[in-house]
Amino acid sequence: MTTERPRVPTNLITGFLGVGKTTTILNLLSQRPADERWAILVNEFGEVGIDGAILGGSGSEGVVVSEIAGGCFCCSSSEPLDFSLIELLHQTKPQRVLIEPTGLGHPAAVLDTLRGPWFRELIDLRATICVADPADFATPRIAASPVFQDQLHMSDIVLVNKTDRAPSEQTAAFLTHLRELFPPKLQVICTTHGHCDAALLDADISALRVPLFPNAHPPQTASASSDQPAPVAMLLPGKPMRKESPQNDRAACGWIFSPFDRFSRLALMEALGGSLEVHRLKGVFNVGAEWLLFNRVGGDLTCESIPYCRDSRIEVILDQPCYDWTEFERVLLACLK
Ligand SMILES: Nc1nc2c(ncn2[C@@H]2O[C@H](COP(=O)(O)OP(=O)(O)O)[C@@H](O)[C@H]2O)c(=O)[nH]1
Ligand SMILES: [Mg+2]
Repeated sequence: MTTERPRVPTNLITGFLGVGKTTTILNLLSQRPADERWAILVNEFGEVGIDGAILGGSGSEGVVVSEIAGGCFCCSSSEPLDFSLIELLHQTKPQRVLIEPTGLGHPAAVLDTLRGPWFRELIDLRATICVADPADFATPRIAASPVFQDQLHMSDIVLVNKTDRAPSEQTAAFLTHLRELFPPKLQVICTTHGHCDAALLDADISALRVPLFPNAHPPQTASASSDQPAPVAMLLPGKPMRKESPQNDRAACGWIFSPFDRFSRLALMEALGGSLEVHRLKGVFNVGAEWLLFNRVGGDLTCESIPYCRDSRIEVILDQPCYDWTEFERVLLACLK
């Protein structure tokens, strides 16, 4: 007699850069039933993973975080997603899986993979939730981008997040747009800081959602992801590893520092909030007494304490195609104590 394993409920949490996907997942994790083990698969745009540190920092036994850095898994071949998810399912035997693709990830390829034959017996694909910021919809360049449009279009539920920041007319205009989408959304919820009821994960999904722009996200050409990174323990203090991950229209770069490097909090506040026009910046830093998470979306920089302690690391994405990162690296090094 064979004992069949139940298919694992799985949700995709999509959304553009910096909209609050990781914040939403943290909020969902706080509602996890105590007797369940949840696995999170997070895909980072750049070479240096930060979300794994944020999500896994609490070290909770019932939460397993697996991170794929180095480009979107939607535009490399879908093999890394297949491989990582199968490994995660086998090794951790979770009761639920949440997947956070990169903010620049096109959801069609990911959903195709998850709906494909490999996963039919393994996962039970449930509601796709798109976290969205009304301010992005109000930015014509972002609103017109195929990735942004298909993230909304292919989701079952939209969490309109950051409503504390958006003027009410901006939120209202976005809600009007969302109401006009076809097939209609199961739910559109206005929220802040990703607050939502975890019951959303199990919402009944039936509408067939196909992409508007199936070929929107061409394969990456040059990616450093094939390079084997140096072991972090070998990094010398003051000599970080730099990993650039150029994309078609956005320069991106990440740094990993020696675990022994310690930074000045004040210097970091100044350096990371500086004049460089950043689209998205995330970093975790050892400041001696504690570890700090820095988050910047556009001009807004926040800093909070985080229960993570491995190595300091940062990832920066710009809205311009090329950038010479030497000066930014010098600024980072000047923050060392
Ligand atoms: N003001 C405000 N900030 C938020 C809200 N949700 C998330 N954030 C902040 O936005 C930044 C990016 O959030 P994160 O969850 O990392 O976004 P992700 O890149 O989509 O995963 C972080 O500094 C969050 O604390 C919100 O509703 N309001
Ligand atoms: Mg994130």
